[in-house]
Amino acid sequence: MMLREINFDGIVGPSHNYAGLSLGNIASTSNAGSVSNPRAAALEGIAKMRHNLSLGLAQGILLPHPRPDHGWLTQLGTDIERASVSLRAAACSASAMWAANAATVSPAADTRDGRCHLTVANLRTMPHRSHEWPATLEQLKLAFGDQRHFVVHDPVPATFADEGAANHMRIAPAHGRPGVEIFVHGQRGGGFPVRQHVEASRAVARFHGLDPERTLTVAQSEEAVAAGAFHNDVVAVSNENVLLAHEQAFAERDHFYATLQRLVPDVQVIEVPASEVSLEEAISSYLFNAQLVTLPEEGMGLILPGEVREIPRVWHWLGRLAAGNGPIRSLFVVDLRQSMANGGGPACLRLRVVADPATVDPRFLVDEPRLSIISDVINAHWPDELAPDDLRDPELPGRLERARLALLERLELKELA
Ligand code: SUG
Repeated sequence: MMLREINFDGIVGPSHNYAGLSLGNIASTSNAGSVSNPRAAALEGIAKMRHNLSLGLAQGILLPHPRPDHGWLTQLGTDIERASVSLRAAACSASAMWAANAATVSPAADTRDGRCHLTVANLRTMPHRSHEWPATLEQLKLAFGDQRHFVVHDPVPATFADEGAANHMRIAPAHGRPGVEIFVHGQRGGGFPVRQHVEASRAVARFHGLDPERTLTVAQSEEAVAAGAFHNDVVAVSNENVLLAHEQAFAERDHFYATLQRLVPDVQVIEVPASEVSLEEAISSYLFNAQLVTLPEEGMGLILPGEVREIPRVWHWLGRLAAGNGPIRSLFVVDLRQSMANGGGPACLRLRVVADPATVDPRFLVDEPRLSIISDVINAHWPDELAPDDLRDPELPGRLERARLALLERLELKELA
């Protein structure tokens, strides 16, 4: 077994648009009504994957979902022609691109049966995301269908909201060794909804057969949610024995860090003080929504969105971090403007799975030639622009469906059609 961390990125679907559907996600609400560029959005995602491949990282994909979601509209007693503006937008959302919300993943080293467990997220807080899980589940069951190595679980009942890996972190001495899994939930969010329910986190931990002694549930601070940290991955990120977090990310931070220190004595907590980077600066730059990765050569690197350069205090802090003696030595900046305008940075776009690539369905893995195939399809079929009114265009559904079908055909994944 050659275990590796594989990042599965959601390919941005052809219906990517700015309908302002996510209350509590400041980018989404403040860009409501803007014109989107689905083709540019998807190509930015491909460029990030190319970049990460060039660093020697393993890369996978998850596919866009069928949009509009006719089945969901039928369940609501309507269809795309007759649906209200908000239901039509929810049925057309490309939000499945944010693969960090697809599922929670526990590597084999942490689970009772020694297999990698994945639980698809129910995403029930936001209507436009609540209908993602069946199409996600279908893909996870294909990609991770080898039951000697993987177990794919149905979602937690919708009574308890679950947003997947965006609220889950793991601290471990090294890949392949048992880690401590940290489930982060919301309690209060000021005027904003909290997305993750603690009971959903506990259920996922039970499904995965985690050791209760090495499983922590931690609450987000109310200030963080109220400032726009609708998911924990907007204010914290972990990799191996490193936790990088904003000072105000967690409700009971001292107790959390002390417990972590006891369980993983060589944990390194890198905290960004509020006096140096405010919550508002962290959220508008998405500094913490970086991919924190172990580089094959040496040390760790952060894959950051271009917006971190726009806030001098953030860029300055990062510069000092990389110049210091800590584990994070390299900064890589990628342009994800289109996804960022809906509140999704580098980490939102990927689902981390520790697995031997040979045990994953190869159609969900990519190298340079496969990325070229995908970008050819995007160039040929993804709309250049979408304005909110375009969602009413009777020609649009057919165009979106043909675009997705063209991609599935080229990737030999027509069973998802
Ligand atoms: O759920 N945005 C997503 C962004 C998800 C980011 N993911 C992580 N933090 N892991 C959300 O709020 C906006 C869609 C719209 O407004 O049309 C949206 O759904």
